[in-house]
Amino acid sequence: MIEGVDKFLSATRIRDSFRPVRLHMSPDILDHVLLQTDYSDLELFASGKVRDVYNLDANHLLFVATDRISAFDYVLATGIPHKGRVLTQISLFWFDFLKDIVPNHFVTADVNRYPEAVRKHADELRGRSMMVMRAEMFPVECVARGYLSGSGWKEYKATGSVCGVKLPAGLKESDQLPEPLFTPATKATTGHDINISFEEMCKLIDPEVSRQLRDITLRIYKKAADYARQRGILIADTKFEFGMTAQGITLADEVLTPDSSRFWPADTYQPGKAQNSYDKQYVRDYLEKIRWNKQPPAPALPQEVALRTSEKYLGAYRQLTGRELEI
Ligand code: Q0T
Repeated sequence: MIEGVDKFLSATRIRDSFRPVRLHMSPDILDHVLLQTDYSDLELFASGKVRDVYNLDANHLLFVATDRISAFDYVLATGIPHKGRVLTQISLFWFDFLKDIVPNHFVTADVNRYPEAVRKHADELRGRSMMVMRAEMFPVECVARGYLSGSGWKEYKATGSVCGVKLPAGLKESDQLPEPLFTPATKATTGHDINISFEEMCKLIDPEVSRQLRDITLRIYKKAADYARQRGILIADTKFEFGMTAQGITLADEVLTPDSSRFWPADTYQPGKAQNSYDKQYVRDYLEKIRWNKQPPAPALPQEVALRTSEKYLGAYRQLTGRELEI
């Protein structure tokens, strides 16, 4: 073990607001994480840092959340037990919670209802996958921000505005904004997001549709953030993606997961500095501690860091839904 890791772990343990590592975490659990899928009988539609997406038929895709984790822009060599299922189940929870405001692309997560060709992978897919409707995606990421963090904080410090919206002077890092902001972004070829103004968005998407996307984004962010706050989680910001289907404007992609949002524990929230990440803090602290140069190849994580991070994801599911993930 890398020198100092023991000390690092015992120092972080004290600050952990969750219950201790549960006994179902048998020592070989890290051997059972899913790091990649290769369903050669299916056609890959897209693959991201965490998710693999397959073409099912003309109207449907299969989203599979693996247990991969990224930090500082790279996928690490170690998977996080249960992470893929937590992400999928959190998205499903929010799709249901928000369905009265906007239709979504979810079709089924029941592997018995998947097309015959994928059912042979049922054991691997159960809990971590969903069949969705194919949509004509809008080329803009719809970001809602309730707090000043990340690129929003950088832009505010430099210009006093975020995505063309003038803000009051004197705000501190991580401060709650007077009102949640809609801050659209486009994906650069490098994979990094570029913040744009609402006016720039209207050059890419019809202005009336742009207004609708902005209104839906802010309504669903507010409803979700109010709910999560009551359950002890601050959703500092989040990214939604929408597409057009037979139902009209449709909420797609993953929704309000720790991978698409900044989740902060409410009980330690303290504006004036960067907040700890709800889910990835042990991972980041560990990577800083070993002084990884943030160039590939990304390192592996010690088992204990992976297990404690797994507990964070399970804790996020528990805290948001009030239920235990069935594992
Ligand atoms: C999409 C058609 O695939 C993506 O990320 C891979 C990890 C992002 N992406 C999704 C689509 C969707 C959705 N969601 C959909 N319902 N229909 N395309 C396009 N890119």
